[in-house]
Amino acid sequence: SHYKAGFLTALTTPFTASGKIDGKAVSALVQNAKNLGLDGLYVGGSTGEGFLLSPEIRAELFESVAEAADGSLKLIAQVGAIEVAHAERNAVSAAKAGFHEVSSTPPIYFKHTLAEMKDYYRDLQSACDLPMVLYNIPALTGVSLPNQFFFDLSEDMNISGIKYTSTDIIQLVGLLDGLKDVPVYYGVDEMLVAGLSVGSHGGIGSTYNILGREYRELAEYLASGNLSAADELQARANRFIDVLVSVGMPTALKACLEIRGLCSARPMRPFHAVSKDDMKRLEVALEKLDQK
Ligand code: NGF
Repeated sequence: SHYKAGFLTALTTPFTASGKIDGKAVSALVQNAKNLGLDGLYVGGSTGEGFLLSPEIRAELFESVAEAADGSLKLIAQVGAIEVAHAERNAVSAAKAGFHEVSSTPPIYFKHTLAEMKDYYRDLQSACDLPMVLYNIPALTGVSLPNQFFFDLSEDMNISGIKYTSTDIIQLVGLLDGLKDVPVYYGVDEMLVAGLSVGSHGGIGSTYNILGREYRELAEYLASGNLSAADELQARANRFIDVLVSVGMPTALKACLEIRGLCSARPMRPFHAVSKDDMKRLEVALEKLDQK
């Protein structure tokens, strides 16, 4: 396929009323990803509320996901945390649970030098000995990694991918041009057509939990040169995503998954669960999707 990296859903983290990992809901969400024909799961990222999860709860999450996936999906764990030692513990937990790759945002809050961020990734890889997916998501981290950073690290580390979640397509073109053999996952669901058109090798996103089949179809249309069919699917997806973004991510997605019967909408503090009014808006948006 044109898209050697594949299409992965960013997984929601489902909680029980007492704030534990809801194992039954994990199974349902993983099964849902399989049913949508997706290639794998990106666990503990923004969609998974990763930065709000302690190392203990992340370890539980990774175990639960790996068990439910049962060897049939590519598993990538986002392990970034405010405390570096926690990120490293998370990476070890992912490896123990049987994840195939780890991923991390760069260290956040302080403005670190590129040299510090390189050491961060090198130490993280040494801790777990798994291939690393670098993660550029400037809208949430406030850190925009330059292309030279990706090129340098892929020379001296085992980099298995880059998750590129930015609307800067000019930078993406340069990234794809300069990389040797490292696949790029495009991460802005609203711009998947753009990301794939310039040569990204796959995609990872939150709304794949709902629209995974449509995104795969969109990619196939692009690969076969049917641009207008791809554009139509993108527009349909974006009418839905607009509602989710206006309600607020990632809780709006979690609420949609509750409506679909897959997990509880209950988020981790300090997120609030979506209001009843917003729940109704999401129900309508989901119904419209089903009408085609
Ligand atoms: O949530 C964000 C914030 N981006 C996600 C995704 O790239 C990151 C994207 O799917 C992610 O899911 C993760 O780390 O777990 C958006 O939710 C989507 O495009 C709707 O705006 O940028």
